[in-house]
Amino acid sequence: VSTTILIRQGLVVDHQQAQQADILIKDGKIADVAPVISAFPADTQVIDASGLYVMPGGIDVHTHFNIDVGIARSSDDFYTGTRAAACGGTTSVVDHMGFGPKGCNLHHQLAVYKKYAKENAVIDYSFHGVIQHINEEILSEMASMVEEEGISSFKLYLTYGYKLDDESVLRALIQLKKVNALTTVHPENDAAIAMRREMLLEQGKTAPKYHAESRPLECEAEAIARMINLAKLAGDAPLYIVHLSNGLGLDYVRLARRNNQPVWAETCPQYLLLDDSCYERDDALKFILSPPLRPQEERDKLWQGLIDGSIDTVATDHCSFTYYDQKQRGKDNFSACPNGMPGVENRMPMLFSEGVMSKRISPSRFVELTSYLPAKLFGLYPQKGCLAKGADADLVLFDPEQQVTTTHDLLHDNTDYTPYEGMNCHGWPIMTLSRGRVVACNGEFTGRAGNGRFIRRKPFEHQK
Ligand code: DUC
Ligand code: ZN
Ligand code: ZN
Ligand code: ZN
Repeated sequence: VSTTILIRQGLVVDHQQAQQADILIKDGKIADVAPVISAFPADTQVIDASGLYVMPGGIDVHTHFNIDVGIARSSDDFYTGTRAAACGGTTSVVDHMGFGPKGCNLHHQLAVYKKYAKENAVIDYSFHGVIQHINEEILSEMASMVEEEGISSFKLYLTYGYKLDDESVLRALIQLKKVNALTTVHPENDAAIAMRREMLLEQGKTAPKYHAESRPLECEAEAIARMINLAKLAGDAPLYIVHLSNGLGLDYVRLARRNNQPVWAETCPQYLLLDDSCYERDDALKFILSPPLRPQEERDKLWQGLIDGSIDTVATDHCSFTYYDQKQRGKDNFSACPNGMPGVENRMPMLFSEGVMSKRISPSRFVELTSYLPAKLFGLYPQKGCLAKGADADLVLFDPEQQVTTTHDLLHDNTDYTPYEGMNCHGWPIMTLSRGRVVACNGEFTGRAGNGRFIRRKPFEHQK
């Protein structure tokens, strides 16, 4: 089998520029990028990429594969989840570990997740640490997680079963800054949500559509503002807001950045492309996730954030439950529905179509949002997130002329629906390479379980 591949005359896009070029791949790495490469071994596999965009493979820094949320286990594991990712042009994921048994420490949960992924992942992967409580043991583990395990970001939740109080949040922020890790947060005001949920249920408002009313955008925006201030009080600890869904929260992020505070924000395709009108549908259960889908005007505000640079990354929060089975738990009581939706295979094509082809963002900005900044912020750069000599040959080839209507049967996950059913994509990923191997080609999965490797990430480095 040839281990040399030449990708010829594509439009090669990185976070700064787009230019026609050849890319030579040897032994899983990028060996050369040049306007024309004419010296290569005779058994080289040559791929004609004229008319195609050739970009760094997507990095999805927000997935929940094989997660146990108490009432259900998500329907995608590390095999079906990464298979779908690969077919959608994504070549690395940083998964959010779920909570472990009560009292469990950071190393325990990392070992559990490494086991989940090892024989299953088809593309490279890492995990965010999960802080489910704070004590001396957890605080002292943080340094070795970063230095020895290569886990340089940690997630904390302000709602759900293991929400942290303000003191725990402060202690986590201070220690994580000290050990060169990035704190990421699910910001929602738990008390406000609990009050509203009880009130709705008491009034008999139990239908799926009331999910959104139980956690309006102020619940999220309040928690974002609080986290920004706590991070300031922790000595300017670096902070990353996950799944930003609304304009008020975005304004708090903008204000912090204007004051030079190290704060970054992620949004997700569902908040850019869908809105709360989905809760009026008969199949509203499909759209129960947290934060919920917002009123339509919020979508435009988020697009503005992508355009003006105040949002840094687009990730999916892929957390799939089957509609015909698992989601039905919520049919008579929205609060009993497992939260989350699939999307790992749709992120790259939907953002390419609605962002690049619709001319809202440039091809380079697309790369920045889906690969370069995720790699920079989460310690994967320059092994990932670029097409420079020596980088892993993780690439996606997009055909800008292909028009595809999204349907679930085109996808490669283990769910039974897509929230994007019927939506048109202008432009489509036709080939994905993971460390120089073709893992997806023209809608066919061609990779193998177990080929994905655990990536040891670098410590967090502050960048402006
Ligand atoms: N929200 C979801 O909808 N699912 C997974 C976790 C989360 O925060
Ligand atoms: Zn979350
Ligand atoms: Zn999540
Ligand atoms: Zn066209």
